[in-house]
Amino acid sequence: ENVERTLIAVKPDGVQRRLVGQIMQRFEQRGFKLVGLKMLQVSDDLLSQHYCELRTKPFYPRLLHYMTSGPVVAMVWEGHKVVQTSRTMVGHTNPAEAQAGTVRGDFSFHVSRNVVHASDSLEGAQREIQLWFQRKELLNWDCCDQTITCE
Ligand code: DAT
Ligand code: MG
Repeated sequence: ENVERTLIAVKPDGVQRRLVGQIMQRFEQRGFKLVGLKMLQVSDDLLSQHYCELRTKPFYPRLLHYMTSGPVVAMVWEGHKVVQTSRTMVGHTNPAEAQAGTVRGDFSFHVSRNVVHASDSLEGAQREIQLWFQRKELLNWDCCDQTITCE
């Protein structure tokens, strides 16, 4: 019950600063399950759909420029309450207000370069995963621990 999926994306600054491994490690060590992963140059079209709620904001043009300034690493993580838990792990939108121990609180200091994206609700996660990933790019797998057979 409550097994959810969420979209996490390491933004161009995170990729350029070689933070992908450290960010993925946090989700793995928390125990979440990676079910989708790809590196991509995001298109304006994808971004305008992804950030459709922000299109009237003054910072929107700069946000699009930042998000298309280099490749992004997109991932889908699965687990119990992963949407809310990953928001907590990622920290406040504005890194200046993000707590130490969060990704943004540990790796960034300004809202214009906040390293990572995380879906903010179950509905948002479902919408974003559909937008970023094809169905066949999401893989179901079982843990080897559960499939060991003793002869
Ligand atoms: P979040 O990424 O925490 O879900 P959001 O959805 O409100 O935050 O905004 C999306 C991104 O837009 C955010 O990660 C960074 C940018 N952004 C938000 N508010 C901003 C602001 N006041 N100035 C500059 N960029 C901002
Ligand atoms: Mg958001």
